Amino acid sequence: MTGPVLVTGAAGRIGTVLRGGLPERGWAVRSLDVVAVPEPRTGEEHLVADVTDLAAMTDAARGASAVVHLAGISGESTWAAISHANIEGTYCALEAARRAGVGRVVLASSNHASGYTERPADGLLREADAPPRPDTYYGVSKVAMEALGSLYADRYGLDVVCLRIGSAFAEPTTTRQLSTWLSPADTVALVDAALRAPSPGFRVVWGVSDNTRRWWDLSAAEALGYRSTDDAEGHAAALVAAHGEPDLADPVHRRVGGEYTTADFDAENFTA
Ligand code: 15L
Repeated sequence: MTGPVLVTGAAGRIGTVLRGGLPERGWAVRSLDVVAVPEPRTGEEHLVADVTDLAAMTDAARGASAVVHLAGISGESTWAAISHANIEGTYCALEAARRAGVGRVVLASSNHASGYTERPADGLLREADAPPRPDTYYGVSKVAMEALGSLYADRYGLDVVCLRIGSAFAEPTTTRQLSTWLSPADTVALVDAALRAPSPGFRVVWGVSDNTRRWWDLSAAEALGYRSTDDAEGHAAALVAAHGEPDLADPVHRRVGGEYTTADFDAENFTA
């Protein structure tokens, strides 16, 4: 590996986890965000730029060994905001990598790209059985992210790994997250695997911890080299005591996207 990994959205929740964890796995980090990253770490490079500024992004990508693209809006919002930050931003991240000669891009996709997909009657849900089925404008932006990644892999030969992240939080706080949690340590492990896998080409993989209650298949992520070391089940007793045992007939537990598939996320709640 030569050159730092350019991490966009570095001041955000996942960016902060990666800024701590990637250097421990031997990666130099070049952090980019629209705001200055708090508490800069020794040896880390810092850039303040907007991910939708293609010229600035291309400059930022020069000399990097890979781009990890996290920047954007991390939940539902208006179409104007989502399409600009998330779709234009992903285009700029990929195009900047291409222009700067960076061969690998890891994209922070989301389970919401296939949010309306239902829990299988038995067994685990493979990515191949979860085609684009967005649950929100946010989910549409993640479908577009995966489509742009596919284009740049096929047309320009970039290695592009799309991580369909579940719930990347410090700890699970809902009963749905007993299935969908991606722990901080596993977030680092998954991105590290996506950066190291030899010539992955284009991949789409679920990003969850090895949760006892998970129903998303991890074999595609494990084929990249990912090994989870966490399980949300240690939080189950407290969460079930507070919220009750999950009703698997409830859309929140029956569909990949959980609460994003409910009426709370209808468009009229997200008008400009
Ligand atoms: C996501 O993609 C969001 O970024 C995060 O805030 C959570 O809502 C997560 O999905 C989830 O599904 O729990």
